[in-house]
Amino acid sequence: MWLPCRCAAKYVAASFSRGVSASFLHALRRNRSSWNAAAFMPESSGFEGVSGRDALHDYSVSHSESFWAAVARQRLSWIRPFDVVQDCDLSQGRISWFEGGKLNVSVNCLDRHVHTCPERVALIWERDEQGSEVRYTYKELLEMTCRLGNLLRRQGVKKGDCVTIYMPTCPLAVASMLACARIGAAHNVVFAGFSAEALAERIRDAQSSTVITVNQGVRGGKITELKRTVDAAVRSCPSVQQVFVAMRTEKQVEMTDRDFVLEEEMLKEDVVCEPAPMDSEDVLFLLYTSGSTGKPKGLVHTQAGYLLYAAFTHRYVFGYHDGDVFGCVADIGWITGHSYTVYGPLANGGTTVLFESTPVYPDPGRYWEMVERLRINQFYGAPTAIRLLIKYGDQWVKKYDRSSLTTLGSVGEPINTEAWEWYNRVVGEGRCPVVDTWWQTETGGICIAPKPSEPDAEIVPGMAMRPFFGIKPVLMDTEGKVLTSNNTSGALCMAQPWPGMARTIHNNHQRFIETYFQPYPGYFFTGDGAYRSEKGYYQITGRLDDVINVSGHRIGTAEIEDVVNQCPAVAESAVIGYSHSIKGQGVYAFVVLKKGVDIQEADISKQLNNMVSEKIAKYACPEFVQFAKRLPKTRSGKIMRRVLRKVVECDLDSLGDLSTLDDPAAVQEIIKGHEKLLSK
Ligand code: 6R9
Repeated sequence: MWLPCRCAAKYVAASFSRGVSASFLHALRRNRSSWNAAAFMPESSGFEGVSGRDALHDYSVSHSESFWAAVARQRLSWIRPFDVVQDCDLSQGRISWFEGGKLNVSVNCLDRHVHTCPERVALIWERDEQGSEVRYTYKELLEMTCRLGNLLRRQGVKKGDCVTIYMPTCPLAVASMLACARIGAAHNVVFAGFSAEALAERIRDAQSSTVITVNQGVRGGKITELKRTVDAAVRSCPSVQQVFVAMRTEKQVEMTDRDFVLEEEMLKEDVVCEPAPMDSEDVLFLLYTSGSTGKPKGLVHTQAGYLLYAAFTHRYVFGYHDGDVFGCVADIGWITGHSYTVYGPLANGGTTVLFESTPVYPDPGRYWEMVERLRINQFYGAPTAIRLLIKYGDQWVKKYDRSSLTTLGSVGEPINTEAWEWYNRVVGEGRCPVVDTWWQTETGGICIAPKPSEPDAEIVPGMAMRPFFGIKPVLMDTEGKVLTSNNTSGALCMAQPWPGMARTIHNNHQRFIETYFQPYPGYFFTGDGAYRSEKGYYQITGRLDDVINVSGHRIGTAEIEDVVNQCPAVAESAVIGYSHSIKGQGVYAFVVLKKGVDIQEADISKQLNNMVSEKIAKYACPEFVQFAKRLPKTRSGKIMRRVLRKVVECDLDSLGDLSTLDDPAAVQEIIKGHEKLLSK
């Protein structure tokens, strides 16, 4: 059985506090009673007059440069120190941190821990098959990464190239990400649930010449033919020259001249791979996410700032300490998997769980059986899974020993009070703080969360509450004025840059500026609305644009409409998100058929589902398709989605201003059609 490597834990802690040790000890002596800022965060001993969490937060925003400079020096290993802490101008959408500095992200995540504690476990691969977990030490993960790095180099992948990774959450996927970082290539991880077309679109936009995948995926006891999906995708991707295929199962799959078996090729390579010295602002990865209009955006994150922010938030929001086992169950295809399964925990020398399965496989006790077996300390999951598990009853949780748990995290969408209470009371036995963490692909890491806080500070159910260090949220009214009072709601913006934020949209800096910096000049606009309570705590109220969130998966309604409109029978459509008891939001499509179409509505619904599943992913399929003769439109021809949303929410008393509506009868038809659909 694996035991946490406490010996080295001390060693790492000692090396982290090098350089501040004298002042650190002094501060410890000076401030023995109450909350000790220096013990909490060694860097803070250098911050004049700071005691207490709130003072530390104030300092982090009022002296942002000295705060981040101290943290970056302390927590990252640099090949060359940086010259400039930041050079940002939000009004121009220009963001740059730690210029002049050189480092290698894989060295920060691997080599420095191998030097101190090679046998510490880096990854616990919780395979789909329950009870068959596999552990990888830091030494093993470094060797795997080096072999992969050498292989990519031998095959011509260069600094500045972008490798697409289409794999389930598994050690070779992590090693692939780190191998890219080692040789200076960017990675583009595509969620392995995406269809061939969605994958192809992302490969093309990233201009990848190399794809890494697996022969088959295994999830919830089901096999998915991932290699076959890649084959279908690369047919329309002329840039792809080579595909590496890892063997997750025994099954042989069709291979062409362009395909290589990953494990076989890795065996030919050396276990030492020279890391490329990277500039702080070189690209680390692209990650595609949905916006309200147009195609998915390839958000770009760079080296130093991203890694620092992922590591720092991981350490402080979850109270992660050496020797802990961190269990983030998000897929690596999402930003949560990047920041809190891979980069944050590994930069901190942590042990991180790679969860390949589902919350209900082989039964609804899966998470908690895993917590017991792996002795997980921090568990980080999504509200949609919590809501699903509530339905199966408390016995599935109580069957297992959860005494190892210290912190429970939630991410991806608002967590309703019932789910929060259950998570806290049943899963955490009332012992573990529940941290509702708000952030986005764009923010790189957690921006608002109840922790860190003073030890006895309150946590309000269903609220993200407190801005993280260096984060300065503001709420805007509809005129673009900053709302200064409490007990108020507005558009959530950030008034200051922070190291983890995205730098651009790949190939489209203009869209980056227009989406995030033009709506409120001088501020970063999140697209979310928020409420600030009497006490100054933040609660996220949801998206302000046409982006919906299905089981924590972000998708633009425009993307789904795009696919629906491709159906030859469809004249036009409007897709709306509606509140769904488990998924958070479900997809509801209004569809107008072309004149003279003589196909059964049920058949068209089926066809639309197949199309969405084929072109995007299963989760984006409409739960309801309502056929209508026409859609409510303004006189200028814009579909009034606001009205459709109210109809779907059965909130007919607040349809709002209908004065711009072209033909009021259209709304009545829609209401009738909706009632009919519900009564079916
Ligand atoms: C990390 C992640 C981002 C959007 C975001 C917001 C919603 C995420 C939330 C939350 C309420 C929370 N969101 N966390 N809403 N409370 N704790 O999910 O990134 O996939 O980019 O989605 O998700 O609407 O804007 P991403």
